[in-house]
Amino acid sequence: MKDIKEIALEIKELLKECGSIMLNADRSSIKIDAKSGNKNFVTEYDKKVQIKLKEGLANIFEEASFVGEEDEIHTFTDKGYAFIVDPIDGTTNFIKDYKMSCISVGLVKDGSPLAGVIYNPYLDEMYSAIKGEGAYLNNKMIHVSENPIDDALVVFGTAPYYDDLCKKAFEMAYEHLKRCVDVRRSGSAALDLCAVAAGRADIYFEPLICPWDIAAGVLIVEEAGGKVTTIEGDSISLNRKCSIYASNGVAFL
Ligand code: LIP
Repeated sequence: MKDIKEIALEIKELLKECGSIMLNADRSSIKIDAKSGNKNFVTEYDKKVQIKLKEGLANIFEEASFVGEEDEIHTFTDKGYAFIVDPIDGTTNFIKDYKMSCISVGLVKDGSPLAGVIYNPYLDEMYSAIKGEGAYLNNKMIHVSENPIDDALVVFGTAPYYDDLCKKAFEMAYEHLKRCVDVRRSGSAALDLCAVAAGRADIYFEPLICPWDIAAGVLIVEEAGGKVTTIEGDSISLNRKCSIYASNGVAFL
């Protein structure tokens, strides 16, 4: 097998190319399709980036299978290597040119995170982690904060297409707001996880999230010294939707 450091380096180069696709999008006529559920969108650029990622990742590490958000069918496996990919995390932000979107590539082995790379092209920020080797932002090591809940910035997510969970997410946000410094809702789970890993935020939660949103970010937070579980405190699974609660390991309600 190719050295994991070499694989991560080549993924970074590929994500930079994909970031250019996002930054150079022809915004005069972005084709947008609706997916299942309320306000759940996919653009031609999500699809373009995913196609480029699938081809590029196969050239980088052909032994790994590929699971992409925009696939018609998602086939997860707990055996062997797999790339779990969100071609544009923060699609609604991308549509609005809100400049808070990223590309997320997680590499798992037998269902457990082995490497993660997340690229924010708007800030030219490349987050990465390899299991057991720390977490990095633009090749500089990062670490979670040591802030307690009273000094915490809390970021959270929800999806307009999970009506029942939106209320729960905002109720949880309000409960945190009564204890922490402030709350934020970015629209990108992967960037929320990167914020916790870099110490820019201290807690991130979301009542229901997909594996491709978090496959890279979970490892980046853990390698930065943070803690990631479901909201209920169980282990995160990367082969089905689940809730998520990521923190610096110090701040909690
Ligand atoms: C997004 C997530 C975000 C969630 C949004 C959406 P997408 O992923 O990253 O945390 O709150 O509703 O699901 O769909 O932009 O790739």
